[in-house]
Amino acid sequence: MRLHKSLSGQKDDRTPIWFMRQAGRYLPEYRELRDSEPDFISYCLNSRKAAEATLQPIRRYDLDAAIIFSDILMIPWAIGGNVRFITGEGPKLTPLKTPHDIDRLPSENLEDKLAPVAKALKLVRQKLDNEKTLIGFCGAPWTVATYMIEGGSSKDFCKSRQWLWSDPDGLEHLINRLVDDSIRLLTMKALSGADTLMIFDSWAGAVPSNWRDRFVTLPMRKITDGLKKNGILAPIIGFPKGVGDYIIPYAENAGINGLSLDHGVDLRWADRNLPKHLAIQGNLDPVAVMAGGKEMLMAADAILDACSTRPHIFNLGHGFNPETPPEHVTNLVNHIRERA
Ligand code: 1CP
Repeated sequence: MRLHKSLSGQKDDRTPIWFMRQAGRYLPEYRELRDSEPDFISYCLNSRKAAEATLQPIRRYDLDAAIIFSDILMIPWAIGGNVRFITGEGPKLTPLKTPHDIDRLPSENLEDKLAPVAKALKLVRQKLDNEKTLIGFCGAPWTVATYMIEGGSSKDFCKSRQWLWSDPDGLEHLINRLVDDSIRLLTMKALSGADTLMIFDSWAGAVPSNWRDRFVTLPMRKITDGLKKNGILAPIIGFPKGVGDYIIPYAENAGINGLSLDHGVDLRWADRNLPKHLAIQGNLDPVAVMAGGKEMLMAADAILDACSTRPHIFNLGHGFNPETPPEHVTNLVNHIRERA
């Protein structure tokens, strides 16, 4: 598997490619399938449709990795966090009032409630070429906690940061529960056919810098250690979005095999400063693909040049925007493959 070669620290002759949000609203075949289910959660829990959505971008672009169609908010949903997805508004949850409210959301049935995701993984594995990677994922505890605290998406994460400053031990209690639930979910995903695991800390950049060891890296390390303790040896990719030069201590201490970088990071700087064996994933601005054309291809070249002597997985700095024309993605993939 090409991704495993990179994640084990080796440079491949051709850079493997996949994209964050490679399945989703920008694909007409996705929209058609999605419209056949009443809501997003029931779509994620329909194993056959989730498997199909996972495979759609692989068929279209022959990418090197599939990522299981699901969501980071399936843990809050499974523990009774009352998650709804409202088109045009994003996710809505009943907000926690205190960090200890998490104790009222028991997780004994986590594996049962999310069994359809395990089944979807098995269906994908049956149909996916053996050379292609299947990625299982979850959200990092801080990022998932922000949705539970704020009751949905947020611009400034004010309530989450208020909890962090006023009751760090309480926040740590909530984070530790999400660490345990994440280990269980990722263990189930690995045992169901995910050969690589990715942990999305999309809102790590909202954690004030002096708290990042405690609320970004430590929970991540607990998850990577917990997985190893469970006998899960799948390589792990971390995505601490928006933390700037904090990626250096994160890379050293989080227990990861691959580091996914957002488009704010200068890859030449990252290449100079990160351990040589560590696979970098990223980091094209998704809006460059929305725009398409010459600038997109030049930006892709700059990324490949910056990573020409280290293990690298081509990807975006964040997920595709729903307005991205699929033909721009085709042009991008062809360009990267022609360079090799
Ligand atoms: O209407 C729709 O079809 C819903 C749009 C959508 C999709 C396609 C949502 C709602 N989730 C997903 C799938 C999804 N989510 C995947 C699998 C698809 C793929 O990547 O190909 C993955 C890996 C995620 C992960 C996810 N969900 C993250 C982490 C990565 C990231 O993009 O930062 C986050 C933060 C979410 C939360 C989420 N899910 C959906 C929405 C609208 C949101 C809120 C985003 C926000 O707060 O800005």
